[in-house]
Amino acid sequence: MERVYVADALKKTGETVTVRGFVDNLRDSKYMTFIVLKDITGKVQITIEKEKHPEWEELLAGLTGDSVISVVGEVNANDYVKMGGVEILPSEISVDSVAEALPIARKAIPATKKKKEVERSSIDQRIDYRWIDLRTDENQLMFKVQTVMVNAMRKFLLDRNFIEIHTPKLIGAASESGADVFAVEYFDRQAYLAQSPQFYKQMAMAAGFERIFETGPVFRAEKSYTNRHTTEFTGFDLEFSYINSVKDVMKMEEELLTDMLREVKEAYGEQIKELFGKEVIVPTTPFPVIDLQDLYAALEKEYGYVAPEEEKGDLTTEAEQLSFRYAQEKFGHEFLFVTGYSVDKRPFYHMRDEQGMPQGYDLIWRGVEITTGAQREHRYEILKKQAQEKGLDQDVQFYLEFFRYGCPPHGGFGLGVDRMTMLLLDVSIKEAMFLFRGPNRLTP
Ligand code: AMO
Repeated sequence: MERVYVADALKKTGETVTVRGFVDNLRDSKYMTFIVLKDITGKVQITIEKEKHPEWEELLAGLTGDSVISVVGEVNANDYVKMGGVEILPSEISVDSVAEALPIARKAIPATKKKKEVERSSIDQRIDYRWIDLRTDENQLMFKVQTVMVNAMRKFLLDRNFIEIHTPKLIGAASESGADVFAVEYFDRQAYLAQSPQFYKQMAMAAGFERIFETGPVFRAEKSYTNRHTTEFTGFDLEFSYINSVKDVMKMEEELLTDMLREVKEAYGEQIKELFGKEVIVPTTPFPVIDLQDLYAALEKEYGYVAPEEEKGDLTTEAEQLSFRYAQEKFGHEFLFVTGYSVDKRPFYHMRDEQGMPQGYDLIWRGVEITTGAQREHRYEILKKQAQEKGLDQDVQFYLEFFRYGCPPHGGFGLGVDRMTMLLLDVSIKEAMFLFRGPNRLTP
């Protein structure tokens, strides 16, 4: 008989179904055995009257939590069953895979009369056995949410004539800054892992694609041990032509994020509240915008925060965190666009105005940067000069060529998908990634 998902089986009272999944819980009493079977759609109780099935004695005695089983049985309505008032009364049970005793505790287990309390394993221990950790309801929800997130953004952009591209991750020159790049052996020379698709997004503009996006891996050789940095993450990048200013880029981003959060709330708002205790807030547009120096002045006035003078060209980590409080109190908003970063803190490819101010921004959500965006410099001579000033012109020669044979004005931004997931659900980046990569972590 064809296997059905648990969520569908629960609706088939009176019918005989086949369900397959993990043993989520196992409870044995004198006359009864209760198995909770979990698949990716839900959980169902399998109720076994031992007297009726002496032939399963051995099978049940050897069954362990997290084993994988297949069950054929009748779906029965029973008000005493906590899980949806439905159980399955099995006529066949088979064990597909027996689980050994688990090497991690995914949750703290309270003390009983016979056993001491078991502490929850640390996130690092859990990552060692991530596939087991990922079986929890919370973790599976996290990746369902991320799927909706990326899918909503993809749909939004496809509806607006964006083309999806896939750019190389093995590249000949560092795109963001030479310092944070992983070098790899490439036959008899050196290559680098892409720090962003930046150069190729812009090549697509020079190719006349007008509007593109890409979602893919991004590598950063940063020795950071924070709750929001990783050496490999998933970027969601886009670029589009014929903009009039960076404001067009910011508008595109706020509309994209608002649409995405609306979809996430619709699909999983309730479950997120239940399992993560977080409200999904669909923002209003336009998002508030503040100049970096005005933000520093406001943080000093409101909260007495004074940043070191030499760091005021960029947003300090403390200011980034405090900006959430400020955005909420001043604008009643979770997002804050910050503009007016100093030239020496921004990449050479950002366009500058007559005063030399980079035409870019960072977007801060819940006190963490999720995006950098900008209008790009598309005029070859100026771009070349800006690259020279940063001592990069030799390395980026191939990139500068993109602007010699006609290129529309354009801009774009890059979003960190893992950071968004982490902020949405209020967990650390290690918890939010399928498999975290950091300075000390290359396995599993
Ligand atoms: P930026 O370097 O700001 O911009 O990166 C874009 C976004 O990627 C995420 N991010 C990270 N996430 C986790 N760990 C990290 N180490 C990490 N570093 C960055 C953040 C960040 O905002 N080319 C530009 C984008 C553009 O201008 O289009 C760029 O890469 O969410």
